[in-house]
Parts: sequence; structure tokens; C-alpha cells
Amino acid sequence: MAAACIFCKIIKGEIPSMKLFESEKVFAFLDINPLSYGHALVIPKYHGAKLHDIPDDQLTEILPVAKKIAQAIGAGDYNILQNNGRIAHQVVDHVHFHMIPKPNEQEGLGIKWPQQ
Ligand code: IU
Repeated sequence: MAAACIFCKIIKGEIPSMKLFESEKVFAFLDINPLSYGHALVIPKYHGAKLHDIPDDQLTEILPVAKKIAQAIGAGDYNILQNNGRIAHQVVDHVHFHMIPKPNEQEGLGIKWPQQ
């Protein structure tokens, strides 16, 4: 944990979030500025800025959790995205994986949550 890290504060509950999942190693919550309805972030609890800062054993649950969230909300098409460094558009220096549902023309957002 890093005292000044905003995602560490979210994990500790010092900053509120729309939590979707939590286990010993992983925390998942809704992105505060979603690119689409249901945009979620799945993060290791272990603090590290870039992917290579995180031990392998802290990463094993990430994709299974992202997959479960996508399935649970009924996202048919979606992107999994993880940025490393400013040039790669990383803004928050705590590793995070985006799960971004993609709308489709037939089913709108294609997810089951109520509209805002
Ligand atoms: P990036 O991969 O570092 O560019 O993405 C950071 C994401 O974190 C971005 O989508 C923000 O909307 C999101 N976020 C958040 O959900 N809650 C916060 O308190 C902050 C950023 I700061």
C-alpha cells in the first residue's frame, strides 16, 4: 500500500467507490469517468505503478475477475485494456485493468443494468 495512492485509498475504503468484487489479492470497482456504461477497473491490491512492478502471483486473478464481471453484467463485446506509462496514457500510477463494454446497435449497451 502507498499512502498517497488514490487506488490504495479506494481499496482501504478511505475513498468511496462502487465496489464490484474484492478478494485477498484483487479489488474491482466502477470507473468514475466511464467510457461506456459498466466500465470497470480490476486492480491488484499490491501497489505498483507499472505491470512489471507487480509480482506474478498477485496478477493471477485479474483476468478471471474481469471476465466474470463482463459476464455478470451481460457485456457481449468489450475491451480489456491496461496502460503503462504516460506515453501509453496511464494517468493513475497503480496498475489497473479496464473492462470496457462496447455498445452494439441491436442491444444498445448490451448490459443488464438499469439505465441512469
Ligand atoms: P489510465 O489507464 O491510468 O488512463 O486510467 C485511469 C482511470 O482511472 C480513468 O478511466 C479514470 O476515470 C479512473 N479513475 C477512477 O475511476 N477513480 C478515480 O478516483 C480516479 C481515476 I483519480
